[in-house]
Amino acid sequence: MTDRKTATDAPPLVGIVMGSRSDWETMQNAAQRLEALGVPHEVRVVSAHRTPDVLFDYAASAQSRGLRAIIAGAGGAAHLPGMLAAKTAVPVLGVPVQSKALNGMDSLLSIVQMPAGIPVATFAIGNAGASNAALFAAAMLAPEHPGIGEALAAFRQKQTDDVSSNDDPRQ
Ligand code: RP5
Repeated sequence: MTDRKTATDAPPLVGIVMGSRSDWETMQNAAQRLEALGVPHEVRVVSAHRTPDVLFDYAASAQSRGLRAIIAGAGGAAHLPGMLAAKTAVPVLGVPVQSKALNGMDSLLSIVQMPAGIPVATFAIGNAGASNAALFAAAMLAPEHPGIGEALAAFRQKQTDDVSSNDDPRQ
């Protein structure tokens, strides 16, 4: 598989996958966050339903290709994160994409309700979940990648400073 859309020229440490191109509007929040933190990553559309063989290949090669986390977003009957987790030991961070029919509740329950034995770390529905999955992946990588840890600490400090310096909601 070729590497695409990495934050740097380094091999990707995080894979961002999604069930459809239509999920990109949500999942770009994860990519933007990883990019800002300098986390090498790749982005792919991998559908559990439409390209199941690609899903299996992606999961089978994830660890040997150096991925340390997979952020998987899907909507509706969102089997992608769970199926990836079933086929790789690389930690899977699931992002429920907000569906039109049920506002993402279907996606959330499909991802979060894994039977005991195959965990998927599940995040909030939509943009917040995608962004937080990226921050979580960065936190996982930080102990072995000090530069990522420093970028994450700086992001959190700026977030704190932004609230503290603008704490009167009337202004
Ligand atoms: C899921 O079906 C995808 O993750 C997406 O959220 C949803 C709808 O896909 P499209 O019909 O827009 O391709 O597999």
